[in-house]
Amino acid sequence: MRKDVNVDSPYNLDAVEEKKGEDLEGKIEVKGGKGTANVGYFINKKLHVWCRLSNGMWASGTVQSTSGEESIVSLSNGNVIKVCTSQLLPANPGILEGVNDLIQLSYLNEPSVLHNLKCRYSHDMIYSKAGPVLIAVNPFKDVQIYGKDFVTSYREKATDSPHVFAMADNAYNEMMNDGLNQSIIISGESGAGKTETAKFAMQYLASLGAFGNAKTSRNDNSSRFGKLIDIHFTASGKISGANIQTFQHYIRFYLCCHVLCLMWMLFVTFEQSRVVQLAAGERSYHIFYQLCAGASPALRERLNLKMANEYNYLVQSDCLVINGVDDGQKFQKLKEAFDIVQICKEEQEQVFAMLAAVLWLGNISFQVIDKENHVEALADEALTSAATLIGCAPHELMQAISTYRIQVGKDRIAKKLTLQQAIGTRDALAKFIYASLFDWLVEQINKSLEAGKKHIGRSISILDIYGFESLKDLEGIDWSKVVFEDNQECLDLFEKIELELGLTKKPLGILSLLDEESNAPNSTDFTLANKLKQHLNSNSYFKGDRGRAFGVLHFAGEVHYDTNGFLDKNRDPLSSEVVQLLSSCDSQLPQLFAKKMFNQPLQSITSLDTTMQSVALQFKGQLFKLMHQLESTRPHFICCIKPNSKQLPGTYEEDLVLQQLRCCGIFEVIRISRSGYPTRMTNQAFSESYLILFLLSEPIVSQDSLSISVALLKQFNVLPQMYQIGYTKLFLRTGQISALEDRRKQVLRGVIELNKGAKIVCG
Ligand code: AD9
Ligand code: MG
Repeated sequence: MRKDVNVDSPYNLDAVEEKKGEDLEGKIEVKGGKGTANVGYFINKKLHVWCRLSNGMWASGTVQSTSGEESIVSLSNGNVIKVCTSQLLPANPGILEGVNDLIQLSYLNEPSVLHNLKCRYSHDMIYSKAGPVLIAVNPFKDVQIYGKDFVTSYREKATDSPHVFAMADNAYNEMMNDGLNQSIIISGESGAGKTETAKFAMQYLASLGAFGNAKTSRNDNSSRFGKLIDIHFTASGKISGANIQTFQHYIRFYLCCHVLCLMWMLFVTFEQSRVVQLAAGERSYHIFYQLCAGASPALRERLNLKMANEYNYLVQSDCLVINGVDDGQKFQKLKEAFDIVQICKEEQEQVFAMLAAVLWLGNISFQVIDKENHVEALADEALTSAATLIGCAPHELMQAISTYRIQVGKDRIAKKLTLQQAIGTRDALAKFIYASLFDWLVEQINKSLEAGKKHIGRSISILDIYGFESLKDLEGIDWSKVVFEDNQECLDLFEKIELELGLTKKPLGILSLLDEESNAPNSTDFTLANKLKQHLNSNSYFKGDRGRAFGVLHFAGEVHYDTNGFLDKNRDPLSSEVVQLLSSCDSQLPQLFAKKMFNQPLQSITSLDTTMQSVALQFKGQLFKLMHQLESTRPHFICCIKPNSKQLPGTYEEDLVLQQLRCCGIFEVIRISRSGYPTRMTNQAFSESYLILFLLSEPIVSQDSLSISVALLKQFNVLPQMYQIGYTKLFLRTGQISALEDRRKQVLRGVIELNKGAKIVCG
């Protein structure tokens, strides 16, 4: 009797037939075994095996003989070797060489998977499937599989070979058919090809929608930040816009012709440091040069604006103009773009004032005022102009960039800054103004666009996760594990918020401890390391036994962090003095920027009431937001693999690939896909859908859906290992429904033919 059956778990059901044990590794047993391949069988049939050599590599061969625990294997290269039988794994038959989807392999051991990918890779077939996951092996060369002809083939479903286009197409179709938001989550280590893959996905989606020739992405070789790109679609499936968010800074905008021109071209890539620091031959944001070149005499007067070569921030790289580009003319275009996105003249003036303020800040210099090398800003034209443009008194600005306050007990005490610290504070203010201005602009543009046309909320998000190598920065929490397994304990290590009796207790994780230590007087990298050890040693993912360093067991292996410079980086960029100053300014924009900084929602869960949001805290907010955002979408996964560390084409290092496959959880994914019953439907729904299959055969007498379902499955020879049936629900393996669907279509065609025949008879 089936009494306590949990219908939601296929494994708890009384199986219709004894569950066939699938031995995915296909271990070769010395004495033969039940259901698994044994050596005798492999010898008799001269079947291929994988044999691990002393150098750790796998070689294929056939078993000649076996005695005791040892086997003699004849390798494909002609050598004959003696190996421990336990080191042998069955190889797949030749017919399965290079299959599209790894779940088709009969034996799913590591050498078989590695071999299959290698075989495909050597034929430039860089994409493979592992059940629902797409694997992309970086070719490190141009492969001719992204042209218009390929787009068309995937669009028309003329091919089913794995491809990022196929995945994008699938996401698009699911969005259109089911009305659900989709996401494409791309993971892999640094240089594995995530950004390239994201670009191809966008290229494909762009080919379906509106913005035909607009550039959808920039070419950045190494992504400093993870990116989430949302592409929005109208009800008819045309692209209506896109958002881009980076985890470092929230950048959100819709792409349309003018906005593209405004954001993409003028602000180029968004890296704050570019405002204050330039490499040789590199320009800062074009907007600065355009303002200097194109502002009208009246505007110049109001902003006390000079030419670009008079500003320190712009002259440092010795690259003020671009050949063939007229900055003055571009400035007029920018103003037109502002008009189009309904940024009014007064607001435009404020934007320009902020930009001029940034430039003047860069010209502020400092003089040493005591023996300890403390400094004070010079009261010159730069200070006065910057202060006026921001909307404060020069002495207030001077104070804000020459001192900082630390917490001593309950008091906050002002301390003078050294030259280096003062320059850092001044630059941080400039970067903050620029970044806030950018965010504000994006917000205005989004508002104006959203007012014009409401998008229906359907979207495909493409998440380009940054590489594991960037784990060296603290911010680099890896995401892949979040996706594939439960790593709550590891995440807790970064941020654990304990709730007790409904009250939020102080968070206890690396990020919060870092924040706490950043605000403590006399803290050093050593005191930080000690604090981390003191609080986190009980977490099994934390390894804190190495002086100033500590280790975190990420899924990719243990990553070592040196706390050297952690505090400084975290304190960066802004002191609360500076934000206080902005909040008390006369001008509207600085006030707004400061207010936003104070009003970050995350502050409510920390004790930092008036302290600035640190880098760590910002990141934490972005992390939660991102997770929340992706939760509501149907995910599609792409796992990018770097086949060699030298970035060479045609080179496939097995160990490196294997390590990445393990990290991405590919083996688990294949196992789950093969062993699971991904299709689930109620017996009622199943019997209603397929009752028609009986039309052309014997009629069925039973009325209850369970019996109808069982009869249907038997009648149409669905193999017992392909399904599990419970009282109310039916669980089917991959592919079964499409086979039944084919049968249904056949039957329907038959019915139509019959009907035609009937009509002819009647007529
Ligand atoms: V990082 O974590 O942002 O440092 P990614 O994004 O994983 O990294 P990226 O996409 O930048 O790597 O790829 C690295 C290089 O591999 C590219 O510059 C290309 O030269 C090369 N690549 C990657 N994918 C392809 C491809 N499908 N076809 C050709 C490719 N070349
Ligand atoms: Mg990248």
